[in-house]
Amino acid sequence: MRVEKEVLRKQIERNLKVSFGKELEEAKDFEIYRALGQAVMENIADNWYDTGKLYEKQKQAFYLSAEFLMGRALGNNLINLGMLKEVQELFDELGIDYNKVEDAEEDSALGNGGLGRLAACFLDSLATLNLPGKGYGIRYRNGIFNQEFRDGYQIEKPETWLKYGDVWSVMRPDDEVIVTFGDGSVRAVPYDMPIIGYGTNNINTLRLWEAHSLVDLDLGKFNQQDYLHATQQKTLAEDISRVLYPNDSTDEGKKLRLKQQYFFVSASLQDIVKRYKKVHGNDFDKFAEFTAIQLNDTHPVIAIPELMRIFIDIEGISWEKAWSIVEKTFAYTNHTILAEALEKWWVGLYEQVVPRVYQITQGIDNQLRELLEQKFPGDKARQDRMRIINGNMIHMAWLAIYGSHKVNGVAALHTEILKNKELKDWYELYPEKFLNKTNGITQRRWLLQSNPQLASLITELIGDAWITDLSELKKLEAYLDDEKVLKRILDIKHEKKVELAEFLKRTQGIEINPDSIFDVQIKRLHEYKRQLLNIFQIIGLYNKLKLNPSMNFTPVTYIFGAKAAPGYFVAKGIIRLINEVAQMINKDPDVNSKLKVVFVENYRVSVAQKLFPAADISEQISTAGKEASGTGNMKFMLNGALTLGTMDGANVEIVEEAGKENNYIFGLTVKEVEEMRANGYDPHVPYNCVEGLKKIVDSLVDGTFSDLGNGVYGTIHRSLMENAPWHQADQYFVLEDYEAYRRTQQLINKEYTFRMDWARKQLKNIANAGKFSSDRTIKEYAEEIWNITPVKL
Ligand code: Z2T
Repeated sequence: MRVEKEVLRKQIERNLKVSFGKELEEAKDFEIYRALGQAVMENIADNWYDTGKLYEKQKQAFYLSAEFLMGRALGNNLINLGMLKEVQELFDELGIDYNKVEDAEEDSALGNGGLGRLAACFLDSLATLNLPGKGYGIRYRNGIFNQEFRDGYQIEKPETWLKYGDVWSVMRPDDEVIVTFGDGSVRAVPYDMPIIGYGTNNINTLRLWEAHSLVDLDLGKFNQQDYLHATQQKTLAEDISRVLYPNDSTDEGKKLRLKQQYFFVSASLQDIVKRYKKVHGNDFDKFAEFTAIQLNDTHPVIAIPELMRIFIDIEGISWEKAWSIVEKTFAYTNHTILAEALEKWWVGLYEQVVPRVYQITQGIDNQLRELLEQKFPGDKARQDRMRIINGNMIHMAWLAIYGSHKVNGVAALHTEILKNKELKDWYELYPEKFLNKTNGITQRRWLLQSNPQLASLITELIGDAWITDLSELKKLEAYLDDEKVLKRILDIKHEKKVELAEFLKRTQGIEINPDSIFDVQIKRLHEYKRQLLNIFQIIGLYNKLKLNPSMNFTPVTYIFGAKAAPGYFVAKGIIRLINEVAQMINKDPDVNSKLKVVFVENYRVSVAQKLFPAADISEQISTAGKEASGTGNMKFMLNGALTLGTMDGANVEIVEEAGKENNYIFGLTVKEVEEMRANGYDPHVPYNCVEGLKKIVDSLVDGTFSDLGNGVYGTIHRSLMENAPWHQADQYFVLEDYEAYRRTQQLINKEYTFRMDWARKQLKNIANAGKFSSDRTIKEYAEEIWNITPVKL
């Protein structure tokens, strides 16, 4: 988009005057950020409107997701519009620090982790590929909590991104709808965010719903000075979109959560049906020809009975016809096989919250029961396993599979595990429904924006086509033996490490050495992701360095970033342990010139953009079979970090592309994990036999470290060493994989010193990251699931 610098300056000045009553010279960074954002919104308004009109006549894909982890919008929008250079030049002329203005924007953090960030990358790809697609979600007033450390423990503080409103959202009052629950109705008010494609005029939309009360105030109560109850109904309604549930992989089964799900699903479907009718009238025969709806995990799966309700109760369509449309419309993505994450609702709760939808869900369950008796006559056990309503619980994944025409996993290995284990019964019933869609990431945010230095080098070498076709990176292989290029890759990595070191000094007062190896593990805190294995290895290293300070050793900085679900006791204990080990090591002059440990506080998208480019080592060490895909692993790869990982999730495909010899793979495979489980794994074997391991494990309970009395270290110790009714000892094989992990760390420590060989491995990884663009993923969804085609403005 071409906007003259002079015009832009006038727009910013005008907006500052209108919104804040200030001249440019007086304006604060936040105010300039807002004025610039407003100018962007003015400049895209026509294209945004025209794109909406253009898509109305097309088949559209609607991505229903309880989470969208967008991060900051300003830099991304300016880049995608091709305006960043002009803005930076203008700000230079005006003496404004562009980076400070960018920093004034709060992250839009309406998600927990990978699932929500995937949704955000998908939106970027849809727009860039000119695909008619739209996101639907919830406009949480409070996104994922802000994390603070007190005594090494995580404290959660409310996140308040909407404190001063949001410049990127436009309220659309005319599209307000009413959502009705068993105990009353609320207003769903839509706010639209523009999703600006890269190098195209198309501007897609993310529509987020806010819950409001039908009545604002009970004047009677107010007049009786009962102020609390005068606004009670308003508060209760607004509670629905108040806060994001901070659980990434456990299902809480809470009433408010079900209300959130039904709220945004019902509003979105009413919106979708209204738009369909505007073009096609009451002829619903073509509904599925013009509508594809993707269910991002089970969170929006109540959409299946809700669309049935709309068709039957409101549009007067027969059950049979309604069901055949529904089946053709929906597709479902599974993001985990962790049993504790699979959503089930107690029928009593579900019936209370959505009584009519419950009746329809019963109807669907009955219909399935008949089908199962017909397909598997007499196989009572199988029929029971597959019932949607079973033992007073409603199994949302079964409802999703039954009501969808396609079901996908998020990495090749994950999809195979779904087909052969977790969803085996369903795969046998519907083999044609199942397919894999390996996740991806957008190179616009995760390379072009986060690492402009590396992006420029790549463009200089192979041109800029990679920005919209990441497979172009393969051309970089021509430079594998070009020492000048390899040297520049090393220099850029060093520069990004210096930038990160400055950031950490400024924000956390910690000094780290940019010449040390930056070994980074950033992801949600979970036992299966095995941050514990990482910190155990660090403790072992510390013990060894203490005994032998002159040991041949390349300095390493271990960097962690992770939020724990607030109710996840063990995860919070692991955070405290890492912080405690960090403190011990960082203040110990015997080791702290060689070893440092940093736990980055409040890890989030904007901080991730500084961490991925600065990493030498990407820690991807989940127990094989547990990580559905991972997407951070792809961001590291694209920025030239080498993977230290297990054969799990998308790691398998990463090393398939870049070569095992250019990464560091260790540990049990899925098959070996299964065999050990079958043969009875006893962690006492590694505990007693692996050198140094006993001392590490014991340090949890022998007074070396202190949990300050809440007993969490004892709990962690028991989870490793003792069987319990609810889990096997060391169910994530931390002790079993320890030795292989330690040896691999040792190998890295040696090989890092061969700088040219290392740089070549980096380049091998970068050159083969093409597969992991979300553009590739979205093209596959578009062609194989949604049946939508590009239409360019
Ligand atoms: C989540 O981020 C993921 C799975 C979930 O299962 C929930 C959340 Cl919030 C219900 C992650 C997976 O753990 C990760 O492996 C995957 O890469 C990501 O979703 C996107 O598919």
